[in-house]
Amino acid sequence: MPDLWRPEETDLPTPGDVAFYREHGWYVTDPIVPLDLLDDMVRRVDDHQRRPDAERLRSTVGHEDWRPGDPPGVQNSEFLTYQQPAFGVLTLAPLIGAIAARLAGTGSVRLFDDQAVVKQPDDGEAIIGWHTDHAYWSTCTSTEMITAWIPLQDTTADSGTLMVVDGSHLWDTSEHLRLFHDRNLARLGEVVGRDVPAERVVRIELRRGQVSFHHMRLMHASESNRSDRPRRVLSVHLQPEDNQYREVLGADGRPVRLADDELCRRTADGRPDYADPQVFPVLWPRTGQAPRSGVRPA
Ligand SMILES: O=C(O)CCC(=O)C(=O)O
Repeated sequence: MPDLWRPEETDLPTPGDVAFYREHGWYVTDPIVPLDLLDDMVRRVDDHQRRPDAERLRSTVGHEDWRPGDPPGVQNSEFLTYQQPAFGVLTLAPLIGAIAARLAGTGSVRLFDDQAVVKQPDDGEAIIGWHTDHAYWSTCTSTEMITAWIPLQDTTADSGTLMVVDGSHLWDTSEHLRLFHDRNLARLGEVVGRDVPAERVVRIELRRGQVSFHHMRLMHASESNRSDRPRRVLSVHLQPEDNQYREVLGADGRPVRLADDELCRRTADGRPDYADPQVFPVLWPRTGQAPRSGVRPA
């Protein structure tokens, strides 16, 4: 098992792996996360989702932050490491960053946002609709953002694992697919305006410790959890070194604003600074010691 905090060249994707990612838009590692760390993350996610209101981040833009008593459905907790730096022992691990950097073809990778996504067993409402991450990140100049998807247990088709449209990151429709909250997964062909053969839809089944990576333009969704155990995932969204804020107008004619924009400092010309290390810590290359029980964004 590689050391998450001291990656070696041999732990990184080969040129063949990078070519696979370029063609398909996703990539799966061997087991790289120690099982005891995953167990620790399970406890932390459950505690985080049940923390008192007084400890919750407030943003006027709005972000998802599931709390007990919410209606059935996906339990989504955004800005995880920003609020609970102890998650950084996994979410900010240099090996995760180094793999992402290799796949995205960039020298350096930093956090953009991260979230815990939990689906309770037999909750038929816990479905994530077809979307691309790009559709939610229109203020980013980069077209090579990448997500590390880290399940805390085995994930199978039955437990509602990540489902992707293979190669769809190369389709020109992917930029506008914003149906994260649409539970009708059968609408895919209709919304993208083309036939999507069933064999293009891949359910990425992972063993504990494995991590999958997906391209910001890859269409993805996930079904409900029909297994008998919760499905918990940490989804870590990463930006390449050259990513910056750009102003984009929404359908209402006003500038699109993300919660990220509200949290971070400003550049000299007044734009949200997507390199603010307090909000967007660098995963790779990283200098310094491995944390013992957690890290603060440096
Ligand atoms: O956990 C899931 O099923 C999907 C999460 C997601 O949309 C993402 O990681 O980009």
